[in-house]
Amino acid sequence: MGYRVVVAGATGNVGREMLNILAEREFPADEIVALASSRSAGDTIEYGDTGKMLKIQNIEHFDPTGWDMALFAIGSDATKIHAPRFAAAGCVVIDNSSLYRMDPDVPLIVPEVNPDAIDGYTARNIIANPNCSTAQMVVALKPLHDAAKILRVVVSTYQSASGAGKEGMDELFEQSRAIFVGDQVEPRKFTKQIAFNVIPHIDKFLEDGSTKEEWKMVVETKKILDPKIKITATCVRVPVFVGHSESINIEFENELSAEEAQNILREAPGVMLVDKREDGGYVTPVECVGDYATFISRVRDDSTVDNGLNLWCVSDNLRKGAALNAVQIAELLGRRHLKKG
Ligand code: 11C
Repeated sequence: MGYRVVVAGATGNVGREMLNILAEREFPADEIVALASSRSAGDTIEYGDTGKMLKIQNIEHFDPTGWDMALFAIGSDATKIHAPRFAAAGCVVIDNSSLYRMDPDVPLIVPEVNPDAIDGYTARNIIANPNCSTAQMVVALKPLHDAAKILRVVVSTYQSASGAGKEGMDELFEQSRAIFVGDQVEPRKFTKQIAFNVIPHIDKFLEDGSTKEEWKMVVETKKILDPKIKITATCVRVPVFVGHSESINIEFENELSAEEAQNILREAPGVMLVDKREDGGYVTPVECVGDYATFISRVRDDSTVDNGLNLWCVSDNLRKGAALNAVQIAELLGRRHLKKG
């Protein structure tokens, strides 16, 4: 006997990947239902590459009673309405929005990093999935923290347009084409031209001059990995369709050479080390699309501080940064708490 699984927001960038990854990993589901808003209700969507078509149902009218778990990718506003309803009906919500991430009664999980924290899910029947830029960074940091204790992290991100949804990807495509044919470029989703440009602004501005995306990287890393780590972030949107990149500078309490860090990362769960120190011997975002791994390259000593390292970290933001991590949480939940068969 398998699970009865809901994917809410099935027509969005992340929801589609949730269906793809559930199918790819042969998630033990007896039944899958795809939900979306009334706009898409009645349409069909394929369950991965299986040929099986799912008829999309309207989330407003869906009764979650008797369903085991729901993977939500519907944004914070809709989550606020539907997550409590699903959770109260006994359907565990694995939520990709930022709504519950910092709720002390909701575990924020990256299975390679803090799997034990999932045990707290019963307080609200909700489990939170982190922001994409946090997820890939903590996968890289965890094994290094275990080895030499991280004191401080300085991260700069290079985030793809897909982080802003399908509208963001469409805007990058349309602006690139418009510039080639000499048309006017009017920013819509982004605040400035994204094609052939970079924008040092993701999510809304906070009072201290940082952005909410930067704040999320700080507070989520502390919650998932270690509240004692000091972290500062600068988040930048770049004209890449899929795949977030990060330049990460790390200060450790104890000595850790670049070579030792490479050896640790080579064995670390969820990590693929590609670090040849030669032309092309590193990973770029276009190469990570469709992959599960968090790729690490350019590991090197930072001689300006005691026990410092630099590294480059790339991952598919729609996969490890969102849908894959959600499916891994579902698998963990099944293994530890909702055993079937
Ligand atoms: C971006 N990281 O690249 C964002 C998207 O809190 O889940 C995901 C936002 C979130 O724009």
